[in-house]
Amino acid sequence: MTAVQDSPTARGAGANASANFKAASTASAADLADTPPERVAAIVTAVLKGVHEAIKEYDVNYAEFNAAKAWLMEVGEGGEWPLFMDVFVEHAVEEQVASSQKGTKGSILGPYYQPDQVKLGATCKLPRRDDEVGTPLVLEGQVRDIDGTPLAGSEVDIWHADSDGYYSGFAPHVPDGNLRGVVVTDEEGRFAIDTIQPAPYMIPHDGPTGQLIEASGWHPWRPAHLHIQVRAEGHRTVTTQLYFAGGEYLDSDVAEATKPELVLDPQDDGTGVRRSTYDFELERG
Ligand code: MBD
Ligand code: FE
Repeated sequence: MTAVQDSPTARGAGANASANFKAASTASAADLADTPPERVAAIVTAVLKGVHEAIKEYDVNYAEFNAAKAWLMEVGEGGEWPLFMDVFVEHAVEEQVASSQKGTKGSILGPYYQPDQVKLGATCKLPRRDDEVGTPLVLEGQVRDIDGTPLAGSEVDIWHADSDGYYSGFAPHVPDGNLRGVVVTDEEGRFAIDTIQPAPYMIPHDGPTGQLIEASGWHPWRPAHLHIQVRAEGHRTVTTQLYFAGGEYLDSDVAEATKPELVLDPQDDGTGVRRSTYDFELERG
């Protein structure tokens, strides 16, 4: 790892992820004002039943109850609810919603999306530091309707970690907008993005989520991944992630967000650049 002045902290990343989520339109509880009380009660009862059953099954005592209470408070105070929810819960929601959808497989959004990034032409270089470290990687492909029609002018919004596993906006030493951009497809719906190979991502271990992972004896890693959200007018937005064949943690993602359809196998083009093709298919809606 490169030496950094301001070391990234779980608390810092958590504060930014929390602020980000609150600013997003998806975060409003008012949107659910029409949910019938029966549905609220049924879901909350099911969740609590799971908690009550675990207490019985494992003969949970007061020391453990109080530790859990203190831990929950720390998750809130450290701003780690976005991280915890996206690592341990979001994949189940994504799979549930996706079961009725066609087109390119989705995956979880995660806590590190930032809207309104720089717009780039179809063939582009993702913004990066002059001295950005990492193996060159080019991702090219086409955005189409599921009927095969190319979708010109669609947006391939891409963001990923650097070769140390850090995301811009969530690590103080990485400049804003680094390795983020909104790529606009050409008249044939095509794009070619020049970037670098990201590293696997480690859940920060200096916060409560990392402490829980350690106390459980699990590993804190996500395999290396590109986050991509594809938007096209008149089509359902696809939020997904692309992974790398042979990469570490591909079969043991702590966030359980990998799918076999989402694994790239980039090949060296003979100049030290790894290239991969991936096409996106969106359904109308
Ligand atoms: C990530 O980079 C991520 O993609 C998810 C889902 C959770 C934590 C960090
Ligand atoms: Fe990520």
